[in-house]
Amino acid sequence: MRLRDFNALPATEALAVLAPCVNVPRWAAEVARARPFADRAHLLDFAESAAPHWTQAELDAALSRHPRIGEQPRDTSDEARHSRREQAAVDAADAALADALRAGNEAYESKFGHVFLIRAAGRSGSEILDLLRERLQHDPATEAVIVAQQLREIALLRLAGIIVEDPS
Ligand code: 2AL
Repeated sequence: MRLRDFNALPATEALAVLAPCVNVPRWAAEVARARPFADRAHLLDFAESAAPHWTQAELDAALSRHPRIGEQPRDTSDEARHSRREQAAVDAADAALADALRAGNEAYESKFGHVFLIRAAGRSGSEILDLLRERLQHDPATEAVIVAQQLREIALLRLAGIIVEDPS
Protein backbone atom coordinates (compact mmCIF):
# COMPACT_ATOMS: atom_id res chain seq x y z
CA MET A 1 0.00 0.00 0.00
CA ARG A 2 1.27 3.46 -0.89
CA LEU A 3 1.88 5.87 1.98
CA ARG A 4 -0.48 8.37 0.36
CA ASP A 5 -3.32 5.82 0.49
CA PHE A 6 -2.49 4.83 4.07
CA ASN A 7 -2.52 8.49 5.10
CA ALA A 8 -5.99 8.93 3.58
CA LEU A 9 -7.68 5.85 5.08
CA PRO A 10 -10.52 6.23 7.57
CA ALA A 11 -9.20 5.48 11.08
CA THR A 12 -10.80 2.03 11.36
CA GLU A 13 -9.23 0.93 8.08
CA ALA A 14 -5.83 2.28 9.08
CA LEU A 15 -6.11 0.29 12.31
CA ALA A 16 -6.90 -2.83 10.30
CA VAL A 17 -3.75 -2.29 8.21
CA LEU A 18 -1.64 -1.93 11.37
CA ALA A 19 -3.22 -4.75 13.40
CA PRO A 20 -1.29 -7.67 11.83
CA CYS A 21 2.05 -5.99 12.62
CA VAL A 22 1.66 -6.58 16.35
CA ASN A 23 -1.30 -7.27 18.62
CA VAL A 24 -0.97 -4.04 20.61
CA PRO A 25 -4.06 -1.92 19.80
CA ARG A 26 -2.65 1.09 21.66
CA TRP A 27 0.36 1.15 19.32
CA ALA A 28 -1.84 0.87 16.24
CA ALA A 29 -4.05 3.70 17.55
CA GLU A 30 -1.03 5.96 18.18
CA VAL A 31 0.35 5.36 14.70
CA ALA A 32 -3.05 5.80 13.02
CA ARG A 33 -3.66 9.03 14.96
CA ALA A 34 -0.27 10.49 13.98
CA ARG A 35 -1.14 10.43 10.25
CA PRO A 36 -0.55 11.98 7.80
CA PHE A 37 3.16 11.15 7.54
CA ALA A 38 5.26 13.24 5.16
CA ASP A 39 7.20 10.21 3.96
CA ARG A 40 7.77 6.55 4.74
CA ALA A 41 10.84 7.23 6.89
CA HIS A 42 8.75 9.46 9.18
CA LEU A 43 6.12 6.75 9.49
CA LEU A 44 8.71 4.10 10.41
CA ASP A 45 10.49 6.44 12.86
CA PHE A 46 7.23 7.28 14.56
CA ALA A 47 6.10 3.64 14.68
CA GLU A 48 9.41 2.72 16.35
CA SER A 49 9.26 5.57 18.84
CA ALA A 50 5.71 4.56 19.83
CA ALA A 51 6.84 0.98 20.53
CA PRO A 52 9.21 0.97 23.53
CA HIS A 53 6.69 1.34 26.32
CA TRP A 54 4.50 -1.71 25.98
CA THR A 55 3.11 -3.06 29.23
CA GLN A 56 3.48 -6.68 30.30
CA ALA A 57 -0.18 -7.30 29.40
CA GLU A 58 0.41 -5.86 25.92
CA LEU A 59 3.52 -7.98 25.47
CA ASP A 60 1.60 -11.10 26.55
CA ALA A 61 -1.22 -10.31 24.10
CA ALA A 62 1.28 -9.74 21.30
CA LEU A 63 3.14 -12.99 22.07
CA SER A 64 -0.08 -14.97 22.00
CA ARG A 65 -0.42 -14.25 18.25
CA HIS A 66 2.95 -15.68 17.28
CA PRO A 67 3.23 -19.32 16.27
CA ARG A 68 6.20 -21.31 17.49
CA ILE A 69 9.27 -21.31 15.30
CA GLY A 70 8.93 -24.42 13.14
CA GLU A 71 5.12 -24.40 13.35
CA GLN A 72 4.13 -22.27 10.41
CA PRO A 73 0.40 -21.49 10.55
CA ARG A 74 -1.73 -22.68 7.63
CA ASP A 75 -4.62 -20.24 7.90
CA THR A 76 -5.20 -17.32 5.55
CA SER A 77 -5.03 -14.44 8.04
CA ASP A 78 -2.59 -11.59 7.38
CA GLU A 79 -0.68 -12.54 10.54
CA ALA A 80 -0.27 -16.12 9.30
CA ARG A 81 0.96 -14.89 5.91
CA HIS A 82 3.58 -12.72 7.62
CA SER A 83 4.70 -15.62 9.82
CA ARG A 84 5.08 -18.01 6.91
CA ARG A 85 7.20 -15.50 5.01
CA GLU A 86 9.33 -14.70 8.07
CA GLN A 87 9.94 -18.39 8.78
CA ALA A 88 10.57 -19.27 5.14
CA ALA A 89 14.26 -20.02 5.77
CA VAL A 90 13.45 -22.57 8.50
CA ASP A 91 13.72 -25.75 6.42
CA ALA A 92 10.67 -27.84 7.31
CA ALA A 93 12.19 -30.86 5.51
CA ASP A 94 15.17 -30.94 7.90
CA ALA A 95 13.96 -33.45 10.47
CA ALA A 96 16.95 -33.03 12.82
CA LEU A 97 16.41 -29.25 12.88
CA ALA A 98 12.66 -29.68 13.45
CA ASP A 99 13.29 -32.05 16.38
CA ALA A 100 15.88 -29.72 17.92
CA LEU A 101 13.55 -26.72 17.58
CA ARG A 102 10.67 -28.67 19.10
CA ALA A 103 12.82 -29.66 22.09
CA GLY A 104 14.18 -26.13 22.43
CA ASN A 105 10.72 -24.56 22.26
CA GLU A 106 9.49 -26.95 24.94
CA ALA A 107 12.42 -26.20 27.26
CA TYR A 108 12.01 -22.45 26.68
CA GLU A 109 8.28 -22.51 27.40
CA SER A 110 8.70 -24.48 30.58
CA LYS A 111 11.40 -22.07 31.79
CA PHE A 112 9.83 -18.73 30.76
CA GLY A 113 6.12 -19.56 30.53
CA HIS A 114 5.60 -18.18 27.03
CA VAL A 115 6.46 -18.93 23.42
CA PHE A 116 10.08 -18.45 22.30
CA LEU A 117 9.94 -15.34 20.10
CA ILE A 118 12.57 -14.20 17.65
CA ARG A 119 12.62 -11.99 14.57
CA ALA A 120 12.89 -14.85 12.10
CA ALA A 121 13.17 -12.82 8.89
CA GLY A 122 16.76 -12.87 7.63
CA ARG A 123 17.73 -15.81 9.87
CA SER A 124 18.26 -19.45 8.92
CA GLY A 125 16.82 -22.30 10.96
CA SER A 126 20.21 -23.20 12.42
CA GLU A 127 20.91 -19.56 13.41
CA ILE A 128 17.55 -19.47 15.17
CA LEU A 129 18.31 -22.75 16.94
CA ASP A 130 21.68 -21.40 18.15
CA LEU A 131 19.99 -18.26 19.49
CA LEU A 132 17.25 -20.30 21.14
CA ARG A 133 19.86 -22.36 22.98
CA GLU A 134 21.75 -19.22 23.97
CA ARG A 135 18.62 -17.48 25.24
CA LEU A 136 17.65 -20.53 27.27
CA GLN A 137 20.60 -19.66 29.53
CA HIS A 138 19.18 -16.19 30.36
CA ASP A 139 17.43 -15.16 33.54
CA PRO A 140 13.79 -14.01 33.09
CA ALA A 141 14.59 -10.28 33.36
CA THR A 142 17.26 -10.40 30.64
CA GLU A 143 15.00 -12.46 28.44
CA ALA A 144 12.03 -10.08 28.88
CA VAL A 145 14.06 -7.21 27.42
CA ILE A 146 15.04 -9.34 24.41
CA VAL A 147 11.46 -10.51 23.81
CA ALA A 148 10.19 -6.91 23.73
CA GLN A 149 12.96 -5.96 21.30
CA GLN A 150 12.16 -8.91 19.01
CA LEU A 151 8.46 -7.98 18.99
CA ARG A 152 9.34 -4.42 17.99
CA GLU A 153 11.63 -5.65 15.22
CA ILE A 154 8.91 -7.94 13.84
CA ALA A 155 6.29 -5.17 14.01
CA LEU A 156 8.53 -2.64 12.26
CA LEU A 157 9.58 -5.08 9.53
CA ARG A 158 5.96 -5.99 8.88
CA LEU A 159 4.98 -2.34 8.66
CA ALA A 160 7.92 -1.61 6.35
CA GLY A 161 6.73 -4.46 4.14
CA ILE A 162 3.15 -3.19 4.01
CA ILE A 163 3.69 0.52 3.28
CA VAL A 164 5.65 1.54 0.20
CA GLU A 165 6.99 5.00 -0.64
CA ASP A 166 4.81 7.16 -2.88
CA PRO A 167 6.09 7.43 -6.46
CA SER A 168 7.94 10.72 -7.00
C1 2AL B 1 7.82 -15.71 14.70
C2 2AL B 1 6.99 -15.51 13.57
O1 2AL B 1 5.94 -16.10 13.35
N1 2AL B 1 7.62 -14.57 12.82
C3 2AL B 1 8.75 -14.20 13.43
O2 2AL B 1 9.55 -13.37 12.98
N2 2AL B 1 8.85 -14.90 14.60
N3 2AL B 1 7.51 -16.60 15.69
C4 2AL B 1 8.28 -16.80 16.78
N4 2AL B 1 7.82 -17.69 17.68
O3 2AL B 1 9.34 -16.19 16.95
